[in-house]
Amino acid sequence: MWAFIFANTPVLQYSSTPKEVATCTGNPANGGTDLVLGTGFSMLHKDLNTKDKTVANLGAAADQFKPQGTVIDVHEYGNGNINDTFLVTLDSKAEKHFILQRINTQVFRRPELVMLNMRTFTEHVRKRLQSAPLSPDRRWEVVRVLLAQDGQDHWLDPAGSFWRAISFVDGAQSFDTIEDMEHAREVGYALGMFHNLLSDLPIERLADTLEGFHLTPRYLLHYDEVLEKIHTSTSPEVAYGLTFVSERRDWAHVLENARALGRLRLRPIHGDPKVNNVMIDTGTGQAISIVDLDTVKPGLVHYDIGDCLRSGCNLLGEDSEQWEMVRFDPELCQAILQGYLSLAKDFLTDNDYDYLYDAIRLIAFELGLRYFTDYLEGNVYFKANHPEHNLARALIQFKLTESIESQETTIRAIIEDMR
Ligand code: GN1
Ligand code: MG
Repeated sequence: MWAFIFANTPVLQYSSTPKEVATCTGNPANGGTDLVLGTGFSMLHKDLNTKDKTVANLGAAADQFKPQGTVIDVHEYGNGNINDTFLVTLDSKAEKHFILQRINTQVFRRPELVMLNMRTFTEHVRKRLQSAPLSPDRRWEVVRVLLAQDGQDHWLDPAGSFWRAISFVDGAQSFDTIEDMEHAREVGYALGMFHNLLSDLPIERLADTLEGFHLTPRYLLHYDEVLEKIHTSTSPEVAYGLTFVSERRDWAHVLENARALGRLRLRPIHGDPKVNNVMIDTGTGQAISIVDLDTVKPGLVHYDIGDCLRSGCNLLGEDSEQWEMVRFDPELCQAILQGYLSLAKDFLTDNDYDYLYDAIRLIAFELGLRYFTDYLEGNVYFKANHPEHNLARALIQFKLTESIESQETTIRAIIEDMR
């Protein structure tokens, strides 16, 4: 039996300070692990999102996947918006940490397909890297899925939660926002590497694990349904959001129309290549991995490019309190695209370039729309720390979209220069 699938990852944000959630103390009497809840643990998300954050089976889950040694600590980790992520520490020298995750099965309805895609992805990439190794001055890592005691790539706890574990990328960190121009190029490079490594994987090999993901017209349909159902008091912020969306709804079909016309075609995509999913080697400053592979599936590379740029070119970040100050930085855009195109130039077509500006604008708008809808619907999809959290996040993405729109000529010129 194989110990690991040479596979993937999830929602790791190594830059954030882990909040203490639970400390595990091994209990040899029952062969398991006792959990002592730490002070940082809160049921906030449950209240807001109807997401059950009870960690009753956390210790048992960690024990399921530990490659060796004893589990000595489990902390909530990173700031993913969908799954619950934990860093597990072992009293073992060989592999001191791994990442444990409880998949949100309200979002990922068929988590076994998510795991299957990860396996397809990692097997393909491993073969590619074997047959065409990278230059010796670059390293590229693909995280491994750790198997549960029964040899499966996941474990269902007695309450029915879906757990899985991923190897920890040592000697690397990620950042929520771009640090400097070199970092920007490396973030672009990571996405270019990802697309490049998958450019010869037929999309039929990947399942559609999240139907409608990044289909802006579908998000608009859902938004309309929510608006019909709810009665919201129209605060100035909500009024701004409503107008913002209605002024852009016709254009929001731009990428899907291009796809329907055959101008753009589906390829394997990452789905969530935001800045903090790119792992940076702490020694060299180079990108060495892109994590969070849950949304690897067929899509338009434009979703990824737009997502990477809306994340990378917003220096105030996705959770800024100064939403009115949010701005899209064209110099960072240039650096990210340079890094990306250093590996992706060969497979982008003229049509692909033609839609890059729209992709950048659209994915910022789309994320704003998704947050805004979720706020109106009562925070049912994205985790939220307070009832207005998703509204605040939406306003940030809308401001970013406005900033992109006001710099259209500059951004288009940057893209033209790189063709
Ligand atoms: C969600 O959970 P996380 O942070 O990896 C979301 C992405 C958004 C992102 C915004 C499956 O990703 O689409 O861009 O939040 N993932 C899903 O931070 O909806
Ligand atoms: Mg993600």
